[in-house]
Amino acid sequence: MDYIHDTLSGLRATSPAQSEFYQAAEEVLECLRPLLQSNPRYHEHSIIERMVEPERQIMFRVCWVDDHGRVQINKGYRVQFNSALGPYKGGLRFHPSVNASIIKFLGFEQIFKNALTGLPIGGGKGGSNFDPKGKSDGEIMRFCQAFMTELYRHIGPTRDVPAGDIGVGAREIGYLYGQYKRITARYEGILTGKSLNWGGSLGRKEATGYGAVYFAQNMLAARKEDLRSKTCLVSGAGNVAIYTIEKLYQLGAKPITCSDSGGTIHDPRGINLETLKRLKEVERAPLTKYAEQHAESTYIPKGDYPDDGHAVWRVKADAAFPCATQNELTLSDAKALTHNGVYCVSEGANMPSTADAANHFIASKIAYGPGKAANAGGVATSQLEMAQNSSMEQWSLEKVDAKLQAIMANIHQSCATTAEEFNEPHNLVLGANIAGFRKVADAMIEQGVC
Ligand code: NDP
Ligand code: 2IT
Repeated sequence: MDYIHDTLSGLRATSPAQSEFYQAAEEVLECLRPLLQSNPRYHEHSIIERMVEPERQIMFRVCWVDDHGRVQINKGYRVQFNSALGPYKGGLRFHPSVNASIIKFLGFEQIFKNALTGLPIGGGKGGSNFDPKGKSDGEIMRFCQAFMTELYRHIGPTRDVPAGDIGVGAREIGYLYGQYKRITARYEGILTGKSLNWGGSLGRKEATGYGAVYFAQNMLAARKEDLRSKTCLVSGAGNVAIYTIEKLYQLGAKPITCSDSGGTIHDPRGINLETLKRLKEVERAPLTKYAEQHAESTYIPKGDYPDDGHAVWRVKADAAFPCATQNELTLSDAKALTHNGVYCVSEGANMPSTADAANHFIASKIAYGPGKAANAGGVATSQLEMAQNSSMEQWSLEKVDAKLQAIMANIHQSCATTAEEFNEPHNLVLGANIAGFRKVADAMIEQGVC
């Protein structure tokens, strides 16, 4: 039996029924084999057993009153995974699918992602199985207030700083912040993704999507290519997808798809960004409305493909940007993509490719940027928001964007050079996992047994 195998078996035994978490842990640990062989001190210090066990997991009841006066109950979570490099940092997800496995996989990924940014932030994640869909503004506010009424005691500007994720955007961050302030009487940077006129950073809203495109630019530049005139597939229609599409247009590419939980839009002339923003950021409407307003587009409802396939990945293109959710791109999708000529995949979402889909991209030697590297621009800009809050400054958009571009270039560089160091040039999954792990593991050893 070996160290990695034993650790993964131990994980399954002590944390049962957490498939997404095992998937994330297995990917990282399997990539570490060559590093652990050449550096026995990680084993000597039991680093990987420590790394897969969160420092702290908080689960709580969230009770709130709906518009009919009925008491509703949801589960709340905050997993404070690793603080070796800084205060816990990571988003909150509100979605009915949220459970302990999903929050742990997201928190685990966040450790290495945050390390790759080179900034002083540890890894954490939280959320609730609350479904914001169809809720009134008053219900959203009362839920957020109830959620923060428990969460406030666990967070702080140098302790744990949550942000948004699926189902949590500027509106929810506002209600969460207001309740923290009401309870504690403190006006401080305990959340990022805040509105611009009360402590938010210019460029944070755009950062994850822009960053995923900058990462693709870096991968392509290493192959003497660029995004100009490239046809691109984007999944999702939320924060990350919208600003991925915006940056693709700015760089001369043509994004022709987007999707939501109901289905996919294929617009061969290019997605109309103005319509998409209005539908999703203002009206909170389904994508069926897009098709009604753009006769040249096609709407393909979900579930049209066998073996879990997704319509968005069946369109011919040059590059793909999965920006919706975990495991939204299966092996059959991955094969369809490479068969149809896609040679660049940059993940805006967290773990959007299943393990076998990711392995297919690696084996195909296409430019493949895994989420923990490619979508790190969001959390990196969150840390820039923290820096602005603590110095009571507000930086210009140009300054924030220049820093974001430099951070994404550095992340690419560190993944690529680490991949080369371990004799797998172009395997950015291996590069990202080893580069992120090494930073956190070395800090843990230096800080002693804790
Ligand atoms: P949003 O809530 O703004 O948008 C999510 C989008 O994905 C929506 O279009 C939603 O459709 C779709 N979606 C969500 N769940 C499912 C599902 N189970 N099946 C099909 N479609 C689904 O979230 P974000 O854009 O912020 O997040 C998207 C991804 O990016 C997530 O993986 C998140 O973890 C990751 N990410 C986000 C960052 C950020 O800064 N926001 C930073 C780094 C990564 P519908 O509205 O119909 O549910
Ligand atoms: O997955 C992620 O990196 C996020 N949802 C953003 C986290 C953050 O703290 O900005």
